[in-house]
Amino acid sequence: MRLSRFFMPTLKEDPKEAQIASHRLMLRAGMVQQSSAGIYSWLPLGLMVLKNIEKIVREEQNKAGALEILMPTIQPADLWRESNRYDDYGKEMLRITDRHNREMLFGPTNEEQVTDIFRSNVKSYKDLPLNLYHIQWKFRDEVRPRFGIMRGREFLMKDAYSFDLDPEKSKIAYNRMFVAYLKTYARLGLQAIPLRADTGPIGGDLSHEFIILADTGESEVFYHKDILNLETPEEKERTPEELQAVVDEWTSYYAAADEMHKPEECTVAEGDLITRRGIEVGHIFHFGDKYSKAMGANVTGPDGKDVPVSMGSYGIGVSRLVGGIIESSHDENGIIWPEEISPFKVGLINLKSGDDACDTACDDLYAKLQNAGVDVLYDDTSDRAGGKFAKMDLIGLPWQVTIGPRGLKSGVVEFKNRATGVKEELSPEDALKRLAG
Ligand code: 5CA
Repeated sequence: MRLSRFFMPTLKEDPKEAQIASHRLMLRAGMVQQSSAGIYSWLPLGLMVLKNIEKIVREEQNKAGALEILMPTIQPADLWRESNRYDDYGKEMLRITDRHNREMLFGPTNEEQVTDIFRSNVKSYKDLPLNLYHIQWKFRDEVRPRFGIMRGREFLMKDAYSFDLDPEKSKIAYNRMFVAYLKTYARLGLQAIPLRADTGPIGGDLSHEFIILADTGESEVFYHKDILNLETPEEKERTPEELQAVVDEWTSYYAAADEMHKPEECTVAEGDLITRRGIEVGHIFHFGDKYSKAMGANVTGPDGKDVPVSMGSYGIGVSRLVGGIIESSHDENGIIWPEEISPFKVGLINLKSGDDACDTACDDLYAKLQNAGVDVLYDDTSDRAGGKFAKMDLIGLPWQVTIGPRGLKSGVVEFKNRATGVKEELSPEDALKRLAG
C-alpha cells in the first residue's frame, strides 16, 4: 500500500480527551474515530488490526471444536422475557421499537438467542456436545463509556456457547475453552492471567476472567507471583483428564478478581501475593441449566428421559484487545505491534521522493516485497524526513526500511527493528531476504 493512496488521518498532537496510552495512540495513528460516546468508526489501519485479532481468535475457537455462526445484533424482547433477563438488564440494554410496535433490543450478549437456535434444532443427547460461537457487535449502554474502545458502548465480542448433556460434561467444554483462551492470548503476544471471578448478570456457579496486567486497567487483581511463570500449554488433542490437569495447574495458584478476593480465604504468603491492575480481555461462565430450564431447551438422554441441556458461555473482547495490546506494547514514540497482529509487516520510507535514484530503488523494493507476499506500507509522500520517521514509529509496524540518497551511493538501505530500535545497514537484496524469509 502506498501511503499517498491510503487513508490514515494521523494527528501530530495528543488529543485532549484521551486519558490512557492506547486511546491516545489509536486516535493519533488514525485507527478509529469517535461517532458518539463509546461508539467508534474503524478506519483502515484500525480495521486491519481488528481483523487480525479476529482471525487468531477464530482459528483457536475452530481448533477447540467450536462452530462459527452469525446471530443478529437485533433480538426480540420476548426471548429475553423467557429467561427473565429483559427487566433485570435495566438501563444497560438498548431497547428499540419497530414500526409494528414490537419490542426489540440491540443484543448485549446472546445466551437467549443461541438457546432458541438450539431448542428448535437439537433434541437428542446424540447430537452433543455442541459449541456455537460468533464474532458480532454488541451494545451495552454503559454509564461511563471511557478509554476509547476499551470500554465502549458498541464493541466487538467473540461469544461461544457450549451445550452438553450434564454438568460434568459441560465442565469439560468449559475446560477446553479455558485452555483455548490461554493459547489465544499467547498468540496475541499477551500474558493473560485467569482469575476466579464473579458471574454477574450472566449467572452460574463457576467463572474465570482473563486479564492482562496494565497500570491503566480498570480492575484490581490479586495473584500468586508464580502464576506468571507458567508456560502456555502446547498444541495437542487433550483428553478430558488432560484438560482438567491444565486447568488444575493454572488454578492451583491463587488469582482472584477484586470482588472475589477474601483475605480470610487467601492463603498466599505475604511476599508472594501481588496486587496489580488489569484489563479484562475475556470471561468464561459455567451456568448449567439456567437458560435451558427457563427456555425449555431439553434433550433426550440415553435413558430416554428429557433433561435441560447444560451450558456455558465464553466471551473475548475482540475490540477491547486492540487497546489492551497497545497498553502492553508501546513506548514514548508510539505503538509496537506484535508481528501477527500488525496491519503491515514493514514500513518502507522514501527519504527523498522525487529523486530518481530514491524513487527507483524504493519502487523496486516495494514491488519485490509485494511479489514475495510481504505486507508493506510505502511512504512515497513528499513529507519531511523527520515527519516520516515519527509517523512510522507512531503506527508501530515491526520493521522499517529507509532508503535515502546517501545510503544508495554505497548501495545500502537502513533496516530498523521498531521494538528494539536496532538499526542495520543492508543491501536492498538482504533487506528483502530478511523480510521475505
Ligand atoms: N455472554 C458472556 C460471555 S460470551 C458475556 O457477555 N461476558 S462478558 O460480559 O464478560 O463480556 C465478555 C468480554 O467482552 C469481556 O471480558 C470484555 O473483554 C468484553 N467487554 C465487555 N464489555 C465491554 C465494553 N463495554 N467495551 C469493550 N469490551 C467489553
